[in-house]
Amino acid sequence: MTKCLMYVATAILVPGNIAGALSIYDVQYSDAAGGWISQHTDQIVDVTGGVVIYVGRPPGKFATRVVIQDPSFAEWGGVEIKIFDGTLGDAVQLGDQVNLTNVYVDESSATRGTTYLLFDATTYGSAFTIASAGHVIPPTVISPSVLGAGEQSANPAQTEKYEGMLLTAQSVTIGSMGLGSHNDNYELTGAGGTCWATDYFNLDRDATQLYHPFTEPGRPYWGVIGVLQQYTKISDQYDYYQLMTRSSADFVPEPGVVAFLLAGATAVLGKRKHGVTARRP
Ligand SMILES: [Ca+2]
Repeated sequence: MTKCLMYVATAILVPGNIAGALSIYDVQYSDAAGGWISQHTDQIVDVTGGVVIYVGRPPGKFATRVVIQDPSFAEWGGVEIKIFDGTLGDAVQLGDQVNLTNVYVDESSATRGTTYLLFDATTYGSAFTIASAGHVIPPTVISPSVLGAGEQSANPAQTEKYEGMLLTAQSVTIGSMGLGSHNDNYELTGAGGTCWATDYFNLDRDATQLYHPFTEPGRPYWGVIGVLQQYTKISDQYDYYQLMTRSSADFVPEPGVVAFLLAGATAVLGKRKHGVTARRP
């Protein structure tokens, strides 16, 4: 009863937030002493303040995924949600700020080194509310070297704080492909070094293909945007971080390429306009 009253009182003071709820930072923050895993592992918690930065069913995958990020935090600010039961994935859009109740913090071996919130209305009583909409989360610009590249490249001391967050690797060129545990990783190399990326989350990827068609060796980009995920499977000697592109829009072309494409579009539109004019009586 006391707890119930406290919830009501605080809800009035802070509209849109859940009293007693954790922030994403609270869920994600860790250090070497904490084993680089959530300090709320195996707890059922409420989480407030996250804005949707990914929603959809990765091509070829069974479950819908949602990723949320809290713009209040520059680090430890993002987390992935696996939806086993419930309508969260159907109800939310990019930019919605959602509050979650009764989600399970999972660090089991099934998560492969990534902290997940498990949303299951039946098993945990998970539920959500959409507090507001239209938020824009700008990706954090990061040097590829901070994320690392290679089968055993994970360095949690410099990278773990970015897990689940939206990042941009800027001025990068696509290098080797066919890497990692599923042969779907590729290198992004820039002045600051090399990181590994993947298109397996990319909603514009053909489910029969390992890569989005924009991923070609030697192709330069002004930036490649993605959500950071860890992949750890010690038995196979894999432990690395990967930048997961979300859609075609996460491949940002160099300005020169944009100018070239715009010039082409202008030429085409000019011809169309001319054609219409010519047909007028
Ligand atoms: Ca991790």
